[in-house]
Amino acid sequence: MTENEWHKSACILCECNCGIEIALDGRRFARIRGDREHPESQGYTCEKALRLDHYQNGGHRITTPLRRTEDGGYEEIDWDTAIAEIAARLANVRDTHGGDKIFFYGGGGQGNHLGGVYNRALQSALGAKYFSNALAQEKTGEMWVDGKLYGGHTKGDFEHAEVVVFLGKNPWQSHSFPRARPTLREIARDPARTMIVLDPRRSETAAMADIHLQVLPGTDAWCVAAMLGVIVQEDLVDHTFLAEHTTGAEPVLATLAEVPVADYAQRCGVDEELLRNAARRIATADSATTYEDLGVQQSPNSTLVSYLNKLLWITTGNFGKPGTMFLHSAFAPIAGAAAGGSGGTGRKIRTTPVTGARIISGLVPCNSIAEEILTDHPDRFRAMWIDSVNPAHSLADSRTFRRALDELDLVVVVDVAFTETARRADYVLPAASQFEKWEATFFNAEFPHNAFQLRPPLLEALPGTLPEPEIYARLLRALDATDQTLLERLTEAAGTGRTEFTAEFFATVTADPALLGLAPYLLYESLGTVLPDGARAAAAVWGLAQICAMTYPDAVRRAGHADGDALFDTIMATPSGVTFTTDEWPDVWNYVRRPDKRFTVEIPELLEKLRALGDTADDPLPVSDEFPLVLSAGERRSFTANTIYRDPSWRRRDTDGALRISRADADAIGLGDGDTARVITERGAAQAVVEISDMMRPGHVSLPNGLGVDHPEHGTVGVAPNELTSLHRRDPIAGTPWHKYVPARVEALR
Ligand SMILES: Nc1nc2c(c(=O)[nH]1)N[C@H]1C(S)=C(S)[C@@H](COP(=O)(O)OP(=O)(O)OC[C@H]3O[C@@H](n4cnc5c(=O)[nH]c(N)nc54)[C@H](O)[C@@H]3O)O[C@H]1N2
Ligand SMILES: Nc1nc2c(c(=O)[nH]1)N[C@H]1C(S)=C(S)[C@@H](COP(=O)(O)OP(=O)(O)OC[C@H]3O[C@@H](n4cnc5c(=O)[nH]c(N)nc54)[C@H](O)[C@@H]3O)O[C@H]1N2
Ligand code: SF4
Ligand SMILES: [Mo]
Repeated sequence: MTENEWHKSACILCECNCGIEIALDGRRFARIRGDREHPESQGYTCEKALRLDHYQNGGHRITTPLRRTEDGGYEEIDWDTAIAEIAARLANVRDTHGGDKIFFYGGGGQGNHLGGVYNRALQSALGAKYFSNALAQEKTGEMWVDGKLYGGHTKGDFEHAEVVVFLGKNPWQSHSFPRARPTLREIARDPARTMIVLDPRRSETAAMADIHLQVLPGTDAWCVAAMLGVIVQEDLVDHTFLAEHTTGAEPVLATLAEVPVADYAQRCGVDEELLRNAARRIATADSATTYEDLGVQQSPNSTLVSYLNKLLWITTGNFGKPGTMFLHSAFAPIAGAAAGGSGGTGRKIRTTPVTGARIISGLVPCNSIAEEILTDHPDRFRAMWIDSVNPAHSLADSRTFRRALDELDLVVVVDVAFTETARRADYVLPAASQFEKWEATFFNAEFPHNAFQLRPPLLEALPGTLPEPEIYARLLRALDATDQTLLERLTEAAGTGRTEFTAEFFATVTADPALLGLAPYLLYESLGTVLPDGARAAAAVWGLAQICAMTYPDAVRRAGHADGDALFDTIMATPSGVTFTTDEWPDVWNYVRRPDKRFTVEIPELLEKLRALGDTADDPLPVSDEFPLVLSAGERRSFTANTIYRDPSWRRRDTDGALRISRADADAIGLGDGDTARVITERGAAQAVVEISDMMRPGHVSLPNGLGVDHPEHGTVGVAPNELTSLHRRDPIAGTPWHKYVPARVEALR
């Protein structure tokens, strides 16, 4: 690889995964720019991508497997020893307690999902049943509602919408749809288009909005219910859409007809006329889209709000045409089960073994994990496999989670860094970085053109590290996961040709469907060995391309790929990313997972909760004298990126991750800008630098996400938000935490 050459890759910091090009100086990232050929981002990046050298060369990398010693320290061991010991200990847990007692968490972050495919093969070999990732502390409530309504994931065509609504979402900083900032600017500039934002904070997005519904924290359910009340009571409903495309609309409309709009506007602290105007604007627009995110998904009534959000665009017929909402294809599932969740489709609802918490889309609720360990129940989890995540930092109530990790018989962490979680593991395995291996993400959620990118490495793996697919293959070999002659037969076929391999592979898994769970590993060991440029890990992508072409044959062909093989070859040859499905808007109905292709809009459990909003006693949580403020623990800012950057010097501003507070609250407490304050919650306390901010409404304070991680040179900077959060404050249906609704007190430090 020569200098001054641009290498195609992707940003790994949020689910947009913007295409980028990197120029190297040795192993350093000398320059980074957006890749104009990337099908979604088209050359766009935000400021965060330009600092990726702090990820690649940020001084946090580990380069040898580590084993915990008796005294709680760590010693370096070689890979062969690590693999042999870990395989033996996993097998021991399986043979003593059952494979289902080995709990898997993670398998990919914002940029790295390819290793997770191989992680699934290890789960299968061990007979593991329980799995989760960060989606189970944000999106599972929405997934449950999606499953009930239509089965599938929806997103909006923001680029073309006349009206856009953001509920607890600040896309100026958090993005989540392609080219977010240019799109927001265009909407704000165009007098014919309207941006509506629900946020207690005057966020960057709220400041650009035409209508800012500055709700009281945690009261979105009343706000959105009132908006729906207006739509129904002023008869702004799209009756034709409901009649043609839904079942069960009557009880929904009847419930909404009863909503006391004025009362609910008061409950959420929003001017009634403004709220009515917002509702009318949505209902009368030619096209409208909505986006809900953490501000509502990590707050009281989150699953109910997801339902109400969806009713906003369903009752107004904003689906399936340009500028509205859509369902879409998927290159691979990102949750536990196939996308679409376990609701409504007749599939059996599973629960967790100890506490009986609801498992949604195959994911154990994050707030239940510690409870499934800290018990003497015979079915408790005994071991935990953790890859590409930092749960000792990212799950609610870190203190309790650390205690849970200490109770397990075996904890293995796969990471590029010695994280807060790695510090409690029995073994830590050093992964190659996302620029040192073949990588991909499955955050592919666009319509009518959906794209997938397989990124080649631009650097050799740092000596001592391994890509995850190789780590999983070595473990599966040590576990004797499959018969050698079978692998030899497949490898021989792969050497002969793709047609021979395809025939042999499908014959093998058809003859023994139990092998399907091991498919990624089988592919890695056979097809992988004949792929060019060391692209062994791309073998699983071949399998995914086959499934994709079988699932969406017409859309894949319209995108120009004759079959799964052709799709795979194009993916391998196109490092900027490939459009894998192309649809026309009417095709969107193909993605409704119902035989009659209608939405099932009645969800009795949630309609009951909607009616119960009238009970004052059901207030989310009245603030108390002890904790008079609501803390939003984990705000996305210009210089936050989960815990992917550990080197604090990556931040150009807000180095300490300030506590944002209104002038009124700061004055009352006696705090000035730059002072140090103490933030106290029922679970913990922390010190933070104060930023008096016009963004905050009185009574509401916020801390950023991703801070408070340790770095070998710079130590720990900022507050780790989950030292302040509790496990029990969570949604009753999905178990998702109320990170944005933490009762708190702030004191001046003198
Ligand atoms: N810069 C940056 N971008 C990121 C990330 C990052 O770490 N940094 N992380 C990525 C990830 S993993 C995710 S999930 C997304 C999340 O993206 P967002 O959900 O947009 O991020 P947040 O800032 O956590 O929350 C959004 C807004 O919710 C508001 N909010 C707080 N309480 C309430 C409430 O009670 N009601 C309402 N309506 N709003 C409320 C906050 O004021 C905030 O403006 O961002 C992604 N993008
Ligand atoms: N209080 C509070 N808590 C929150 C949130 C909040 O708003 N408030 N937000 C929640 C949300 S939405 C999310 S998504 C989670 C995010 O939290 P997590 O799901 O824990 O994920 P990350 O912080 O992104 O951690 C990514 C890890 O992957 C490692 N890594 C990077 N590259 C590689 C690689 O190539 N291979 C391997 N094996 N590892 C790698 C990094 O070093 C890091 O340890 O946090 C959640 N927690
Ligand atoms: S952080 Fe997100 S929006 Fe910014 S460049 Fe990276 S992927 Fe794109
Ligand atoms: Mo997230």
